[in-house]
Amino acid sequence: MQKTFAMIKPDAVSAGYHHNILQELELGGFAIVSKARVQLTRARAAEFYAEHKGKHFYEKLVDFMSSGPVIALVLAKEEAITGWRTLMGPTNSVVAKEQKPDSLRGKYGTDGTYNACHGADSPASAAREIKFFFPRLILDPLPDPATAKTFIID
Ligand code: IDP
Repeated sequence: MQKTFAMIKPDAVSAGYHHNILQELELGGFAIVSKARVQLTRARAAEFYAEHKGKHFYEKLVDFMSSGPVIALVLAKEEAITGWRTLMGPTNSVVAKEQKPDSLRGKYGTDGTYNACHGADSPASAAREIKFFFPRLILDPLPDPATAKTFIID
């Protein structure tokens, strides 16, 4: 079983779509290992998305991600990382509505920024993001973000 990090973003939580998303992910065969409702400060949101610093959408993204509570999740399934990204659909919800209307971003997102959910894109990202939200969660083997490229989280 692979683990991944997923998040239900503030737009979906404030609209009440987290109930639908949590139901859909369990129907999709994902097990919830950890779940937490978290209010990110602007500084924590900026840190989480530091790889995008300097891009035109960064400040708006940080404002959005600190605008209300998120639901942080550790999910487990075979091929969880790619499976979760497939369930989410394309990054831009306008594109998702056209190309993957049944995806989570197609159904619950709005546009390029307000897109309902997040998912780690690699084992290294999953390790870093799980540690970011759940620092005391013990996974076996314990992933180390500095060397996570050499780990498969399972
Ligand atoms: P991902 O969430 O599908 O992995 P990333 O490229 O890592 O996509 O972008 C992180 C987040 O930044 C997106 O989910 C979205 O909320 C926002 N974002 C990405 N690209 C744009 C853009 O071109 N305009 C506005 N917001 C963007």
